[in-house]
Amino acid sequence: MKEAARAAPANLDGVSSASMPPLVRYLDQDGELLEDQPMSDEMALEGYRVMLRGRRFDERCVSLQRQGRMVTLAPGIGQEAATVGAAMALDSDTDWFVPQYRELAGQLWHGYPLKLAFLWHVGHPIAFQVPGDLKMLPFQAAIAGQLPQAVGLAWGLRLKRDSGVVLAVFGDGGTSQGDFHEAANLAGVMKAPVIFLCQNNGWAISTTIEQQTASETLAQKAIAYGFPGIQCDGNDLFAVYATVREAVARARDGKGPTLVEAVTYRLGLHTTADDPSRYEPREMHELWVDRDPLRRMQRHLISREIVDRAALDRIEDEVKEELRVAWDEAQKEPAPDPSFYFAQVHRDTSPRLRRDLERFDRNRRG
Ligand SMILES: Cc1ncc(C[n+]2csc(CCOP(=O)(O)OP(=O)(O)O)c2C)c(N)n1
Repeated sequence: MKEAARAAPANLDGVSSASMPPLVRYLDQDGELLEDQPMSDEMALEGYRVMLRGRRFDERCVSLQRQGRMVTLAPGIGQEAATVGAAMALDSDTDWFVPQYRELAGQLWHGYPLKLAFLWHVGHPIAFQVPGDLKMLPFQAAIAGQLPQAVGLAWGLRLKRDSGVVLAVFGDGGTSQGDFHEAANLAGVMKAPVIFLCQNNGWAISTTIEQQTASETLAQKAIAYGFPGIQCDGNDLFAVYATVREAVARARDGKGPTLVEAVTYRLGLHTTADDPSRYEPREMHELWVDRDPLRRMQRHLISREIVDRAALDRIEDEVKEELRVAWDEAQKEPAPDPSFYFAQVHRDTSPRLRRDLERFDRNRRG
C-alpha cells in the first residue's frame, strides 16, 4: 500500500488524471488518528462490533465447510473495514447495497440477517430471496455481472426521482471485465447515482494486481468515464466511511457516480476450494496481518478510552453468542424438498434435467 496519506477526502469534483488525489487515511497502523474522527464514538464502536461479527461469521463458516456442513464460500477476512465503512455511509432506508460475494460484514450492517447468511451458505432456498424490505440485491458469482444491474437500478431511481443511491461492490479482478467498463461508461453518461466500491484485496484468486492491470491505481480508471475516482485505505474504517460518505452526497446531489478503490488485503482464502500457500508469499501475508483492520480499530478504541480490554472481551462473547443463536435458528429451518432445485432452473423442464430428476428420485427411493 502506498504510504502517502491525506486524512480528509479530496473534493471529488474536477479530478483529472494529473491531479489524482492521494490515498485517504484517517488512522495510522497503530490506530492513532491523523485527523478528526469522522463519526461519533458510539458509531465507531458499533462499526467495530459489526466488523467483528463478520470476521467471526466467516471463521465459523470456514470451519463448518471443513466439516462438510456448508458449501464452498468466499470469506471476507481482512476486508471488514472496507465493506462496513462503506455500508455505514448509506441510509439503509433509501439506499441499495449490491454485493458480489465477499462483503458479508457490510451486508450485516445494512440489515442482512445472520440466520439468512448461514442459510445461504448451506444452499437453503429460503436464502435465495432477499427479504422484501431490504434494499439489497442477491449475491453474484459472475465477476462484475452485478455492475450493469447496479447502474440500471441507480438510473431507475433517478428517473423515479427517488432519493436513494446504490453502492455496488466488486473486486480488483472485476476491473478487467467488460461489464465493469460498460457499467462505468453508462453510469457516467447517465449520471447514475451509484458508488462503485472496488475492494482491491491484492488478488484475483492467484492473479496479482500487477498481472491484472498496468494502471497505477484502479481509482484512476474512473477518469476515462468522466467521473471521480479516489483511493482510500481499505483497512481504515474511518477512511472508507468518509470517502464513501462524500461519494454518496455527490450521487444524491445529482452529480453522478464515483469510483472508490479501497486498498485492502485478502487475509483468508479466495474460497474454501483454494490454497493460497501455493502462491502467496509468506512475508506479504505477515505484512498485512500487521495491518489487520480489526486490530487497528481495537488499538484506536482503547487509546481513545472508548472501551477497555474487558469491554472488548465482552463484545467478543456477545458476538459469539449471536452467532450460536443464529446458527441454531438456521438449523431449525425445515430442509427443502430437493426436487425444488430442479424446478427452479427453467420454465419447462428440459429433457436432460428430467432425466436427472428421474435418476435422483430413483436414488432417493433406494
Ligand atoms: C465472469 C467470470 N469469470 C471468471 C470467474 C471465475 N472467478 C471466480 S472468482 C475470480 C477472481 C475474482 O477476483 P476479484 O474480482 O479480484 O474478487 P475477489 O474474489 O478477490 O474478491 C474469478 C476469475 C467468474 N466467477 N466469473
